[in-house]
Amino acid sequence: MQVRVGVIMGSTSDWPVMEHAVNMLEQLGVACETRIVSAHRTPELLFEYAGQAAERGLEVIIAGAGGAAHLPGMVASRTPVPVLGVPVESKALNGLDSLLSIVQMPGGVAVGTLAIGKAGATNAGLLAAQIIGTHDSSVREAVERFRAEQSQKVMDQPDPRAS
Ligand code: RP5
Repeated sequence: MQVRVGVIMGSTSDWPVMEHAVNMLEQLGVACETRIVSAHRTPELLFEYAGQAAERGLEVIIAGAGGAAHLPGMVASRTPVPVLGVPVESKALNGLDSLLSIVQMPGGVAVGTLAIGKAGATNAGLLAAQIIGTHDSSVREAVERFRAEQSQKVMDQPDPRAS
């Protein structure tokens, strides 16, 4: 199956957060790959991965990093493929540093920044599928089914004291 989304992260320590992006993509039937690509520990690998992304057929890259989180911006600077950035919680500043590092891109190179942590990773997977859904009706329908199921769960259990 053609890999359509690259889920990359700066460290294995980011995986407990970034696995939520993969879970969402798998739920929606979107093939993805996972890689550790560090902006400061493996800068050459970053250039290689980003430089080959478009020709390899990747349609979206999800990049998660924590602290001085330059991975999403650096990857975005080297590829026309849309990059979604996930700020990972840091020990020192709870991810506020990661969020500001990723979201405050100077005008001219775009990174779509999601929320800190699990919610951001989950929504990065969802948003990647929605982007692909603009030109793939089967993925768009999977997103619509997911939303309908989500709504139905609330309708089925509207009383918080009953759960
Ligand atoms: C960043 O530094 C990674 O994205 C990670 O969030 C953070 C800490 O990395 P480790 O020291 O846990 O490998 O590059």
